Amino acid sequence: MKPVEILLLFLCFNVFTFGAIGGPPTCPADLDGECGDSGEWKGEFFPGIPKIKYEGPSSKNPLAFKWYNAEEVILGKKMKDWFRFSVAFWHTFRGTGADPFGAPTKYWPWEDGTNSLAMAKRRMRANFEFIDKLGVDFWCFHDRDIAPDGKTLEESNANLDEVVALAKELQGSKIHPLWGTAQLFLHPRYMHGGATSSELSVYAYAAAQVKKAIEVTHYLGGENYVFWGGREGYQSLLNTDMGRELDHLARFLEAAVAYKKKIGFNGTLLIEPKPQEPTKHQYDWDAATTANFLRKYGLIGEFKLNIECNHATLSGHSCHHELETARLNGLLGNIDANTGDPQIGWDTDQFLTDIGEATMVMFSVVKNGGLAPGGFNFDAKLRRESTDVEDLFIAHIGGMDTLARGLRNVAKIIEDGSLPELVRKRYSSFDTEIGALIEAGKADFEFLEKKAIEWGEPKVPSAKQELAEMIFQLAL
Ligand SMILES: [Mn+2]
Repeated sequence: MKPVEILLLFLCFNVFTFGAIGGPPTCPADLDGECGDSGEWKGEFFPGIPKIKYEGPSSKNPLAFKWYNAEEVILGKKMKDWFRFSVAFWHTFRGTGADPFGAPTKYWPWEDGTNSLAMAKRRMRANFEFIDKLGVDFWCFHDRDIAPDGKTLEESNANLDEVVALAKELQGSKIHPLWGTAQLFLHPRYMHGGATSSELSVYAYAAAQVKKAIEVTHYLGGENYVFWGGREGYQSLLNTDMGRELDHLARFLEAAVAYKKKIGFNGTLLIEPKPQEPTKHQYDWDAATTANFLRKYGLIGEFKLNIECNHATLSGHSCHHELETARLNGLLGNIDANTGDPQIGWDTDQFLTDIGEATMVMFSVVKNGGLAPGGFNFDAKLRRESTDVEDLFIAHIGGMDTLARGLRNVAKIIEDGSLPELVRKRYSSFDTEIGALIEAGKADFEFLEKKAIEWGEPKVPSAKQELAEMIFQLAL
């Protein structure tokens, strides 16, 4: 049995149990629930939740922004344009709370326990009410989150077309995808990977699925398209031809570039690094590894990176390090805004709540001049134990406010000027005639040896790290 079917069985069982004991309202085919005669959901999906407004830092209202004020200009740009916040359909609307040890915990009122096309459409309506009430302009999706898999590729594509047509109608003119992507990791056919599968017919199937996902992303006005190599990696090098798999991955990405151009999709192609999970070693390990891969295969100008903070920490880096590595290589394209837990060793996909981390993240974004056409996608989910519908709003509001505080802190640090000055002073010995020669590549070893003898033992100044940390803390 497919894992997805096991999950659905769990879900059906639990919906039935809840129905029998008068638990959360559901809308199954055999009960009235809140379904109208047409089978469509009646009224609002989030009754009692207003449009979320900015109330300022003194507000105690959990359903209001305290720091994120969309229209306010900070460092020359509106906050909404710095962030370009996006709701991740998979976590917010397909996250069930199931984990490797336990069954789903979330029973959203509009779910009927099926993976039907009718349910997919109802869920899409809930998505756009959520986006409207939260006040963001973007959403992100995998093809198979928004529409059910069919028995054949043609049937899957037809299902996707039907849901995408509804999404296009519900988007209106203001909302569109920050990015779309293809889910090449859940189905058992992808157990050895998609582009790096040892089986040629799987490579072809993955190509067909990505082709379709690029088409629908383009149709919906998406601004980017993401490749996360969910199962592109290996479990053992004993049975793996790593060189051949990497060559195949490059050919796959080349074909994606060619197809994007052929259909006139101008969105940025993004690769999302992650070091491990579910495979022991994922090929897109971190920003530096991915940049090297793109350079080796001549793809560096065609892709940017989608940096996910929790993936950064899994690879042994800080999110700030990954963002700076991407930025310095001209590859910073998008951020999957989440965080991990220092005491848990796996990808927990939590909403970012650490103001210090958010400030470091925003340092890179400000230095990059923003992320557009990328933005901040909340690739983040509620904890398994958070089960109220309003928790979906509270989590996003918390994440948006945390990043807004980060941006405000960066503005304070830039205005104060003492941290940039500390860094400038630290390298000031290079702001000299000889420093300029070195940086221009005009100082050879014989010349430098002469200078070293002339100057004698160098006087090495303090790095002033604690002072830098003190200045940083004062801005938080
Ligand atoms: Mn992600």
